[in-house]
Amino acid sequence: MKQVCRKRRRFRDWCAIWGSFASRHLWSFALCASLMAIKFGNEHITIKIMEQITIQTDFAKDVLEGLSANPKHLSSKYFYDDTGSKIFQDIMRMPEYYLTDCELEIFETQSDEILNAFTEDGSEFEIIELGAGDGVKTKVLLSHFLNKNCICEYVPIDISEDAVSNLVIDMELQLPGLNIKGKVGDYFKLIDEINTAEKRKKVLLFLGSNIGNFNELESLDFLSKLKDVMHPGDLLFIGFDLKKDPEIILNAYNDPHGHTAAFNLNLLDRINNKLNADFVLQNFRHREIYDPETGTAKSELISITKQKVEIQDLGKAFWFEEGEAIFMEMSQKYDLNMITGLAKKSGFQVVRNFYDKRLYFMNSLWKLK
Ligand code: AVI
Repeated sequence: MKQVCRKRRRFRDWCAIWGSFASRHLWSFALCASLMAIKFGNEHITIKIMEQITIQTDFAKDVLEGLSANPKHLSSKYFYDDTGSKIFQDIMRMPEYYLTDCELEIFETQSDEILNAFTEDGSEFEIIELGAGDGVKTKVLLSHFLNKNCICEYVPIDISEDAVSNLVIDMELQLPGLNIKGKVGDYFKLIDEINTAEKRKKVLLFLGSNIGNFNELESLDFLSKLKDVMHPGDLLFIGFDLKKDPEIILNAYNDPHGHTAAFNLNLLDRINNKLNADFVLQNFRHREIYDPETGTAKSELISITKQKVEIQDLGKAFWFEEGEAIFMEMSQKYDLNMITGLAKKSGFQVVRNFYDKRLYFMNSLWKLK
């Protein structure tokens, strides 16, 4: 009986989303796409518009699922719109956010060893960076590689078109000898395309402890998908934030500048703008918790009052109790055993680990098992 009710509720939710969303946007998008495709005979335009529709409906679906769940949650993958990406740059510049400095220190002080580990015999290779962002840290590595006359091509991939074009412009200005080819879109699809076009060895970079924003299942899924697009001899270079004094970790996220709070609240603002909602941002506060046992840091937004939020495009209202939390993001911290275990479980083998001098952070180089 309970299951039938749940199914009915789900069905009703779906009707609400699709009914409201389709009537508002889908048909005009689809019509526009078809007209343009007919006018220009260009399939690409239709595909691009359809991609936008998919992104928007995925967003609506995830928000509905997350806010209907108990406890409520939203996905941090939606933090990175234009404003969110700018706030993240502010976060990376804060002294409390040690992760950036640690990884930068590794690249500045151990670039010779890293280059030797990437290409033992000095042969050509391709560096593919997943989620390249502003590429500030990678620039340090690439500049060193160029000075060492290494022959490599740099392929930054990001879902943000702006991020990639800015990065390419900046890199071309600052590293004029660099062979760079930016790509926008889905990591796995793009790596597959590169595999077909190029037979060179690939070194995939996944820096900045981005892996820490996945839970264990998501990490394993992501790594096994990467494994599937890698060939024997290819390498994977991943950034891991390490377990350490809990106070240092909490300071990095409970920052006194309020950037992390703004980063989280920006997602509520995005829901307001994209889905016609009425979140009052001042009615929520940011809280960070860290469990030293598991190494999991969690970001939450706490409702400071009992309140109702309406999301028009979902055709639904959500109630929040005073003190109720929305789980926003996890930032996993690791120890060596966890990293070796993750490599093993996902079909990789650790080649070499690079630490900063305080042992706060590690870049781990993996090959296929
Ligand atoms: C992108 N990622 C590794 C950051 C982290 O530390 O989890 C995102 C972040 N969230 C709050 N501050 C930074």
